[in-house]
Amino acid sequence: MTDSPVSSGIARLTTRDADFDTRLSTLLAWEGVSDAQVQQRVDEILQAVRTRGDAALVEASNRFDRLSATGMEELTVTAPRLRQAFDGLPAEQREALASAAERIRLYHERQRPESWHYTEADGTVLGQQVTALDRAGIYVPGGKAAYPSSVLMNAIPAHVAGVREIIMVVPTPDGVLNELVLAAAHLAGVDRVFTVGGAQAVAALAYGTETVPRVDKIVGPGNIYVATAKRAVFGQVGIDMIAGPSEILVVSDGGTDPEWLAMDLFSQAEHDEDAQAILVSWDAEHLDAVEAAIDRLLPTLEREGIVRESLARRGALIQCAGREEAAALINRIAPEHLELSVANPEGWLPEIRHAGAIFMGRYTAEALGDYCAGPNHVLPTSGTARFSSPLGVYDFQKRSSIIHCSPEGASELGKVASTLARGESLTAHARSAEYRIKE
Ligand code: HSO
Ligand code: ZN
Repeated sequence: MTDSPVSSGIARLTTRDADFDTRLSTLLAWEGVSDAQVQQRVDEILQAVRTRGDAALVEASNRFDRLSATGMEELTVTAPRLRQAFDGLPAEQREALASAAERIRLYHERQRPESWHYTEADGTVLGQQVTALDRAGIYVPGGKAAYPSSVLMNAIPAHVAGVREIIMVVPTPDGVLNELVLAAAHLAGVDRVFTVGGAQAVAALAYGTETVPRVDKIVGPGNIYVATAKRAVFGQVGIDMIAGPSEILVVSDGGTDPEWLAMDLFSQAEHDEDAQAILVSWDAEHLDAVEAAIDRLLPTLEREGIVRESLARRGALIQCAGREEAAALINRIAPEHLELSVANPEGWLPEIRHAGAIFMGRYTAEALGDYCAGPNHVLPTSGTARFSSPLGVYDFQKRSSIIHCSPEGASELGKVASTLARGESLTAHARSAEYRIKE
């Protein structure tokens, strides 16, 4: 007799349930708010690094990462050391990393926006010039969430955008360096690495210290202290989005192997206990089969504990009435990752309005996109796909408007400007414009 597997405890819902809306809202709710205590500790660290620079940065790193550094030289990784990390990897890892980096680079090269201009009949030229940031700072988490793939995903778009200098910070708890992370930094075109993390690293990047140069924008995920620090320095520098836990929404028409679908859900659930994995289908028997596959496969996972917790806390198998309702659910959830495990995914695209990345068809596992398909894996979470986009080249660039008036253009525009300026009682504006009006 074989033991029947322990049931996963994943929620089973149908859109017909009287309380479906409330239950879905509860599942989706996620607030990454930091409490007053975190806020205060972060403020203290920011203030210390701002006023005392390297000394405070070294002190905080020693304290939080259990180091005994005496100066920033010990917390600096040079370019030759990055190359050495890359060269020292086993060939298989080196080649996989290089192949992923190349595909990510090719994809992002397509995103490079063009500067443009046009000329009006009187010779006035109007346009837009795109320029890269001078310096970008990339935060890479340490410990269990140190992902070399995220180094590629953050640094390559910056490099393709033409950022002049890319600075990376990564904490090294107990002094342990992650060779894959350093190798990825080498491949992605990172110029300098400092082995500092937490709010102190964010402070160093935002304000600059004797050793760490001040950057123009800080990107990359981090824990609650990092997120709180990024929010606090925003304005002083630019920041990317504040990422929530990873999410996947899979829509299946019943034609995909239930074990494939179970593993796709696990692949996000294993990120952390708060990650969210949801499957939607109108085929009840298929949902039963996926649930059975989940129960069967769970005990085979290395990260079984995390996956079980994530599925129990925030996972769901949802039965809906049909395709139309499934599309409505997608747009309501606005998932970070959407897998369309259906026969004709192209046919769905026109209806999908909110999703960070869309994985089309039964063969496109989200995991392929996480590592090497080419598009970025830094995506809007927690429903923010309603108003934001994947990290890309455009996040490391800005635009300047170009205006070049011909004498005739200045004369014509001068009349309009003068009238509007007098309406605002701004007479210096009016007179400045009027000087250029031809009699
Ligand atoms: N799925 C994560 C990215 C990642 N997956 C890194 C594996 N490594 C972003 O949502
Ligand atoms: Zn992932």
